[in-house]
Amino acid sequence: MSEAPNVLVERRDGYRRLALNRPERLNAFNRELHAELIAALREAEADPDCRAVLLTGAGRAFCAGQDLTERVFVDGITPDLSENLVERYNPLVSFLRSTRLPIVAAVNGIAAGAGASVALACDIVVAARSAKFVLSFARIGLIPDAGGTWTLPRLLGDARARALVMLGQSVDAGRAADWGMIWKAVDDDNLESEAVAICETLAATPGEALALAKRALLASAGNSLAEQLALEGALQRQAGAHPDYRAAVESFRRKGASRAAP
Ligand code: T3D
Repeated sequence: MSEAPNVLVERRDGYRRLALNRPERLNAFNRELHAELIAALREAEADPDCRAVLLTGAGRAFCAGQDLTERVFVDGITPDLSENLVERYNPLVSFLRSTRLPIVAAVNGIAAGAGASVALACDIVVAARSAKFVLSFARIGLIPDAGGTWTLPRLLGDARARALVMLGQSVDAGRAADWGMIWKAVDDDNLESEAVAICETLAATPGEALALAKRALLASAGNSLAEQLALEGALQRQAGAHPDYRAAVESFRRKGASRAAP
C-alpha cells in the first residue's frame, strides 16, 4: 500500500490548493513534507495556467513548525540546526516571497513555530477565528526562524514583535487581524470559501502585474525611497509593455465610449 502524500495537491481552475498533510503531527515539518511542498510549489510556478496558490493544513492545525521527533540527541550532542534552515526553511520562505505566484495562506488552526513563520511569509493570510499563531520558539530554547525575525517586526512593529517573541505568547486570529499581522479573520465555516474567492480574484488579475508588485514590495524592505522610486519606474515600464495592460486600457476606453454614446 502506498503511503499518503505529505502534501495534498488539487489543481483547480486558475490556481492550486496545497494542503500540508500530516494531521497526526499537526502538519509539523519533517524532511519529506519539506521536499514535497517545495516540489509542489515549483511545479505550480512552472504551470502557465496556475496563477495563485492556496496553502492550508489538513485536519485541525495549519502547521506545528518543526517536527521535534526528528531531533535526536546522540551522546547529548545537538544536531546543527542551521543545516535544516539553510537546506529547507530558507529556500521555502525565499520561494514564497519571490515566486511570481501570489500565495494565499488559509490558516485553519494552530500555526506554531516555523509554521507561523511560513504562514506569515505568504502574500495574503486569512485565518479561521479559532486559529492561533504561537510564537513558541523561546519556550523550547530557540529563536524565531524561517524569516520570523524579519517578518514579525515589519508586520507588527517592534514593541509587539519583541513581546510576542520573548513571551512565546499565542495570538488568536481576531487579534492578529486587528494588529495587521494577517489580512483577515473569518468564521471557521467560511475559511475555505473566503480563501477560494481570494484565489479566484487573483487568478483573474493580470499575473505579470502581481509578480512585479511582489518584486517591488520585497525590495522595499531594504531600499531607500529614491531606490524604490527608481525600481517602481523600471518595473512599471515592464508592466506597461505587457499586453494585459494595453488590453485593460482599451477595454476601459471602449466602455467609456459606449457610456458616452447617446
Ligand atoms: O529543529 C530545527 O530544524 C530548527 C527549526 C525549528 C523551527 C520550529 O518550528 S521550532 C518550534 C517547533 N514547534 C513547537 O515547539 C510546537 C510544539 N507543539 C506544541 O506546542 C503543541 O502541540 C501545540 C501548541 C502546537 C498544539 O497543542 P495541542 O494540545 O492542541 O496538541 P498536542 O496534543 O500537543 O499535539 C497533537 C499531536 O501532535 C501530539 O502527538 P500525539 O501525542 O497525539 O501522538 C503531538 O506530539 C504532535 N505534535 C504537535 N506538535 C508537534 C508534534 N509532533 C512533532 N513535532 C511537533 N512540532
